[in-house]
Amino acid sequence: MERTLILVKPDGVQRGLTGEIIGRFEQRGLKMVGMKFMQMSPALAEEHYGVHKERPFYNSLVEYIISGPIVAMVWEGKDAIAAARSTMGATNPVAAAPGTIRGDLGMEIGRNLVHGSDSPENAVKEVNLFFNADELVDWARTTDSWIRE
Ligand code: D4T
Repeated sequence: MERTLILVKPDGVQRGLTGEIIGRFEQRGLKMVGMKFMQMSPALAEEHYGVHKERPFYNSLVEYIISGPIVAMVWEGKDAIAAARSTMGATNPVAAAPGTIRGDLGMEIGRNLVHGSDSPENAVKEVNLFFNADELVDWARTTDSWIRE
């Protein structure tokens, strides 16, 4: 089982797309194990996006992610990271396939609505950055056998 950190970014919250975005992951068959509504501090944003520190878009990326509330979530499932990223679509919404969150709802890379961990190592790091262990729920979903063989 993998876990992945998903964020509904400030544009998703401001545009009233939180429910729509959560629904995409839920309908896909991923299982939610944690969720919180919060506003990221500059320190948290700098830690989360530290890997991009030298990139030209770093400052605007940090400004954007702290500009309003977000919804942070942990979703669980076999291959959860890849499944979540294919549900999100390509980083640039203009290039994202129709049917994906970004391809259906977005127009610009700097307003791409959603974040998802990109590797098992980063997923563990990011989940621990946003959640304490006691904020994650282990639960059995009665529909699991209808989603997985
Ligand atoms: P996140 O991390 O938000 O899930 O996005 P991705 O994993 O799909 O993409 P990324 O790490 O390459 O980029 C992180 C973040 O930076 C923004 N960005 C990226 C930007 O504003 N301009 C750019 O040119 C790039 C490459 C979008 C996502």
